[in-house]
Amino acid sequence: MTTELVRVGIIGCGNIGADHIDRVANQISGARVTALFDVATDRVKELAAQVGAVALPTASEVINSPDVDAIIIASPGEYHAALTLECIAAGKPVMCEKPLAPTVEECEAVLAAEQAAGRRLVQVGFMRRNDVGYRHMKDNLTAGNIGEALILHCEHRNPDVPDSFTSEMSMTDSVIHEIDTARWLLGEEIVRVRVIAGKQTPNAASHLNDPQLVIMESQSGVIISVEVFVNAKYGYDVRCEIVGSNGVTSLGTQDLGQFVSDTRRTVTMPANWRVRFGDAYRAEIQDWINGIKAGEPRGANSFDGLAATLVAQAAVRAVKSGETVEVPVLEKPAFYA
Ligand code: ISE
Repeated sequence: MTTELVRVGIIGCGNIGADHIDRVANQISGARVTALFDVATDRVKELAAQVGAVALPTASEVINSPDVDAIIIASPGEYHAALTLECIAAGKPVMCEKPLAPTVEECEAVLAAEQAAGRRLVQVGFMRRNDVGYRHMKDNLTAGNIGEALILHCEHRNPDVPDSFTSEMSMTDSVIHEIDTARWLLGEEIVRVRVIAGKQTPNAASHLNDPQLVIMESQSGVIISVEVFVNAKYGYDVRCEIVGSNGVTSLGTQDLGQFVSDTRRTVTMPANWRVRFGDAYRAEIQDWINGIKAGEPRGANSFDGLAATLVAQAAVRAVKSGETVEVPVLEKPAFYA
C-alpha cells in the first residue's frame, strides 16, 4: 500500500459534497482534497479556500487535473453517468454518489466502459453497507444466528422533502437505499415489486403519494416490505429487521443521546440522513481511499449500481400502474465477481 496521500477532486459541493470535502480533508486518513467544481462558483471558492484546494471552472478540468488521483461525484443524479464515464476515460478511480445513473441504459454504458478499460474503477455511494447496524445484521445472518431469512421489514422516514419531490423520487432517491441494502443483506436479486399508496398524510404536497408501501420479493421468495414516508415530520428514522427461521436481527437504536428531567426521559434522534449516516459515510470514504491505496476496489460496484437502478425503475412503473412489476435477473459479469 502506498503511503502517498490520494489527491481527491470533488464534483458537486452542495450538502453531501460539502460533507465529503470535510470528511476527506479532516476526518479520514490517507487523502487530501485538491480540486473542486460546483456551479455555485462563490460557494465553491470558499470551500476550496477552507481546505487548501483549487476551484476549477468545469467538472472535466477536475477529472483531468494532474493534481487529482481520484474523484468523488456528488452532483445531481442526471450528471452521474457522463461524469463517471469521463473518470473511466481518464483511468481514475471514482466514488459516485447513488444512483450510479437514473436510467438502466446509462448504467449499462458505465459497465461497458469500465470493462473495456479492463480495471474496476467505480464505487457507488451506497453508504448503508458501511453502517455498523446494518453490518451487524448481515453478520448475524451470515453466521446462521437467525436461521434462514424469511422476511425483511424496512421503514424509511424523512422529516420532510422539498415540494419538487415526486412519488417516483420516493423510489429512485429514497427506496433505492433499501433496494441495495436488501440485495446486499440477502445476497440475492429482487424479482418483483409492487407499490401501494393508502391513506395519505395531509402534510405532503398534493402531487406526492406519501406514505407508500413497497412490497418486493427476492429470488428465493423473501418478502421485503418498505414503508417510505418522506413527510414523517418527527425526525429521520430508518428501521430494518430480518425475520429468520430461528430468530430476528434488527438495527439497534440510532438515538443520539437522552436527558432526564422532571420525571421525563427525552431521547434525541437524528434530524436527517446526513447526521444518521455520518459515521457510515466516513467509513465508506475511508474504505474507498484504502482500496485505492491497496489497488483493490471495495464497496458497491457498477453492477450493484445497475441492479439497484433496474429495481428502482421497476418500482417507478409500479407506482404509475398500481400493478406488480417483474424485474429481470441480470447475469453478473465475471469482471464484478
Ligand atoms: C436522500 O437523497 C438520501 O440519499 C438519504 O440517504 C435518504 O434517506 C433520503 O430519503 C434521500 O432523499
